[in-house]
Amino acid sequence: MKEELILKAYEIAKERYAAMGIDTEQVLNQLQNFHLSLHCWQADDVSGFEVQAGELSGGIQATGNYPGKARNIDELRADILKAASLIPGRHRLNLHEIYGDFRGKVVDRDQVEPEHFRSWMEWGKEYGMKLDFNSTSFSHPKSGDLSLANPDPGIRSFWIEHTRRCRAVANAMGEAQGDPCIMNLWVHDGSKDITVNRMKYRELLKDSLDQIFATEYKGMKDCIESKVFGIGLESYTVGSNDFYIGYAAQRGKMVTLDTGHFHPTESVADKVSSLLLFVPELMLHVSRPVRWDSDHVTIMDDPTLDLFSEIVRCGATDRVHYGLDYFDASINRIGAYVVGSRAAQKCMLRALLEPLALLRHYEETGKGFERLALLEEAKAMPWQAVYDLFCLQNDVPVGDTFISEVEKYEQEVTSKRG
Ligand code: RNT
Ligand code: ZN
Repeated sequence: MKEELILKAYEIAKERYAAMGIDTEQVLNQLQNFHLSLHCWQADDVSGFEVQAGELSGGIQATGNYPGKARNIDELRADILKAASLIPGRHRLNLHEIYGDFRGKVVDRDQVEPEHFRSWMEWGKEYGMKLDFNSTSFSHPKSGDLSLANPDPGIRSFWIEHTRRCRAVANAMGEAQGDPCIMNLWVHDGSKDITVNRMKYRELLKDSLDQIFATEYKGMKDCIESKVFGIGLESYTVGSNDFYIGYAAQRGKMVTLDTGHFHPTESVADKVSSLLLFVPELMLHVSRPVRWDSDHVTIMDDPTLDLFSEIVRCGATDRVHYGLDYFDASINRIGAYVVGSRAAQKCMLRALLEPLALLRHYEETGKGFERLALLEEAKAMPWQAVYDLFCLQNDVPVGDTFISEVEKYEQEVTSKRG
């Protein structure tokens, strides 16, 4: 797209927003400080680099077999950098424990050390990507249906040890980058059929968490992620929403809101204000559930727009960490990163461009029609011109021109992978 045209469109947009009391220059600065945490697992369908890697388990599924997935750490790094080059702004990288640099050695989950992530820390420093982290309780012979809530003391202590070590890894990352590493804890624990021991497993999970969190770290922050159910674990989830909200509120932990982890008619956006009154911060896993927690690529849909609007309306942009969590194996994986990341940014941009002061004035003065009308009009404001300028300023392709960049990378790189 011609630069001249982008600038012209932006100037008009700027004036139109100014008339609504919004300073687009300020919004552009805010968007520049909005960092996504790109999930490494979109590049390879949640496979990871363990020498002893098995099948993906834990009730999650990456469906599709689009060719060209990253097969090793070098390919994954190249793919992430390619995707990042097509997403405006600076972003973080979210790693799972199974993506360690194990160098051909079998390193079981209870043996992981910061050393296994040293090359990632160096890589992150080199490319200006701060790291976030996740313990990995799935895809392992000891995963079963229960990990941290397993009544078998051997299995439970194995996963406690794993998760404790992961926190040490996250802390090392945070210290190396001079900014806390956000570590997410999600376990699939649950039951396919009716259980008569709901309390027992939750007591075990609570005790495991207490043991895991006993060590205090300065370089990392913990977040805990609930879920409704996993595939093959439909009847009961130990780490339900109520469980983790209770735990987080009592222990001052951060809650992770995965947009695919709630009942289909539940509004994740509506949870933001309630939670932020009781927990310090939130982590997001922005995803797109289609009928279930299918982890489709994020798009600029109403639930995602609502979620980001709520964060802005709560004045809480600094209390939220913005992770993505989808894994689509049926389309070009790098393209999937770019589409989902840009969609999340557009949702944030539109939230920042909302004429909130005027809307609140209408609400306070009982002007319901005016509030509704302005909300409708705001949808059709030229936010796209602002996003285009943001891309231009960040030297990344504007509009649909990133499609051919992804295709070119496919021709030259990913299509040549076996
Ligand atoms: C699973 C959770 C979890 C995983 C990643 C890979 O339902 O959303 O966050 O998707 O950890
Ligand atoms: Zn998630």
